Amino acid sequence: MKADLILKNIGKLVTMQGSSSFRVKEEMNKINIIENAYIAVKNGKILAIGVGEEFGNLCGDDTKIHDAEGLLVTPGLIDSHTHLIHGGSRENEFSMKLNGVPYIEILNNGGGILSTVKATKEASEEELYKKAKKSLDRMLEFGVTTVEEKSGYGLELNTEIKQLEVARVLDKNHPVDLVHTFLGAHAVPEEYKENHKAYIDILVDVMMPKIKDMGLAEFCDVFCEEGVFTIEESEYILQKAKEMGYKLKIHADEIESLGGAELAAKLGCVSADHLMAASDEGIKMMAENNVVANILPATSFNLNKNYADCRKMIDMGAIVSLSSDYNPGSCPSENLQLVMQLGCLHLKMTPNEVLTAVTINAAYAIDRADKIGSIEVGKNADFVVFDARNVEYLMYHFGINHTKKVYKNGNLVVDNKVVVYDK
Ligand code: IZC
Ligand code: ZN
Repeated sequence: MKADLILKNIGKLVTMQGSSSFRVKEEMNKINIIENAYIAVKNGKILAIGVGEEFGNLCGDDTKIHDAEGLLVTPGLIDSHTHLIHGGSRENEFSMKLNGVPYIEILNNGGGILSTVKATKEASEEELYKKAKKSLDRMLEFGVTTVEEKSGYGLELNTEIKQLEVARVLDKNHPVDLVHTFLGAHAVPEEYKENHKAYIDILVDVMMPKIKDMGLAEFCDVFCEEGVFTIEESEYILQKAKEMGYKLKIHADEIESLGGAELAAKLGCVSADHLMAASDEGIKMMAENNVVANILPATSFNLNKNYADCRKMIDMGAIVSLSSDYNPGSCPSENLQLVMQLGCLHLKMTPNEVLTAVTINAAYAIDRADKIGSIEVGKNADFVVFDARNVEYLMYHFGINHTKKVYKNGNLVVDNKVVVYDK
């Protein structure tokens, strides 16, 4: 069989090939590097991987040959936790934050998430689309080829559908693949402040079945936090979601240790995210039940808060992934490379562990480890050429964009740091 594309002269090819669909403990350091490598692509999938110029038998008249110029190539990066689609921005709350007003206090005074709910309701589909597309282009320019995106800025059926519809169309038109999550349990609308149960009934009886019927979301998520949804409420919502056939995620133990990690393990969530205040028992239960610990260090950085104890999580055998949490409140940045650098600098992870956390383990966090997250024959041809010679350099030289080229399903979509796909 002849290849459509060969990327040759790869100085170091990080394949992330390995024994299982996720990596724990010392496996997180084994990223499998091939020096002086090539990748061959056919129909958007990896056809072959090899060394040097031994690809002659894969070359036909139409095979394109690209030169990686001796640089570093990794699997496409995966951002498995974002709030991509929303209206407006919240710089008006920035000085409050700098003056030490807590995130939850801003929310409980009608700002925070609730102010983005208002802006999202007011925005047209076209406005939401344009804004999200700009962010998604930026993510792609940083080397991100798959993104999980959550609703949760409607808190009523029509606006939740509007957000997820925009996401569906964006997924169709944009090279980055989106994975969709329903987060109707993101906050309690003001009018239900004194009657959570009434909102939860609408969520479970009306919104969740409708979204499921429409095929708009694969995952269901809850913001389980002091002052938002309690453990009991979260359990009820997620249990119902599970019965409806959703896969589960949970925003757990971010600020207070409520037992979100334990709940994630009990319900079989695919991931529990944040976990800055998670208990040791909760982490142990997550590790035993293969629940991904999805850590979001750029949020800790931006809120000037503590970081999750990632070293301990890895030592306890948890499946650790890293994501941006891109959202207009606690993390207004699309830069997953900065997240990776924070992983080394603040979470005390090694560069190899960090790369594992944004590739194969992040793929597992969105239930896609069979298709993406490593460069292996048969998987999607998503990979990044970095303007770097080794993985350490990506983490050491912080705050810039190291991407040179990005390939999505075998197509060149970023060249010299800018998107070049057909719009
Ligand atoms: O808009 O503040 N943490 N939800 C939970 C968010 C952050 C998004 C936001
Ligand atoms: Zn979030």
